[in-house]
This record gives sequence, structure tokens and C-alpha cells, in this order.
Amino acid sequence: MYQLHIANKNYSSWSLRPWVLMKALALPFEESLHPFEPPAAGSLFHGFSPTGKVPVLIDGARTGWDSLAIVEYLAERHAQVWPGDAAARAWARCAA
Ligand SMILES: N[C@@H](CCC(=O)N[C@@H](CS)C(=O)NCC(=O)O)C(=O)O
Repeated sequence: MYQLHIANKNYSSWSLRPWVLMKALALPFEESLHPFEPPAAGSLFHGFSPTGKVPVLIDGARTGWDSLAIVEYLAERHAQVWPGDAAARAWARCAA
């Protein structure tokens, strides 16, 4: 099971990106919601995030950060992340 560290989904669209994806595809994950109160947030986030930012995805011994890098990590493990059709995939990547 993945663990996804995020902040408030209203104010952290970066957090929202992998969260929406994983919910939409019903990928198994545990959500860890952290209070988002900048500028103090960053120092708290360093407890689990190499950059002090969210989102962060934990997969066993692996820690991944940056929302698009997380999406690409998931795409290598779950074929349904990006559309199969090349044109649709290109559009989806542009939109992301
Ligand atoms: N490029 C990063 C941006 C991550 C980012 O800036 N996250 C913000 C929340 S939206 C954060 O953690 N800020 C805490 C801080 O800077 O103290 C991504 O796509 O994940």
C-alpha cells in the first residue's frame, strides 16, 4: 500500500494532483494529511519530505516527491495512468 503525504487540498493543488489520480484509479493508498500553515509548514514537512514540500509518495523503502514525478512513478506501475492513445496521452500530458 502506498502512503501519500499531502496538505490541504483546497490550497495545495500540488497535493491534489496525485490524490485525485490515485482516487480516480482506485489505487491503494493511505492518506497522511498535514496542516498547511506557511511559512512554518516547510520545516514540519522536512520530517517526511526530502524537499520540505508536499506531496510525497512513500512506496516501501522508496520516497518520491514532486507531483509530476509521483504521477510518472505511478504510471510505470499502473498502465491506466496515462491514456493508451498517443494523441490523447499527449493532450493529457499538456494538460498536466
Ligand atoms: N513542484 C512541486 C511543488 C510542491 C510545493 O510547492 N508544495 C507546497 C504546497 S502547494 C509546499 O509543500 N510548500 C511548503 C513550503 O514551501 O513551506 C510539486 O509539483 O510537487
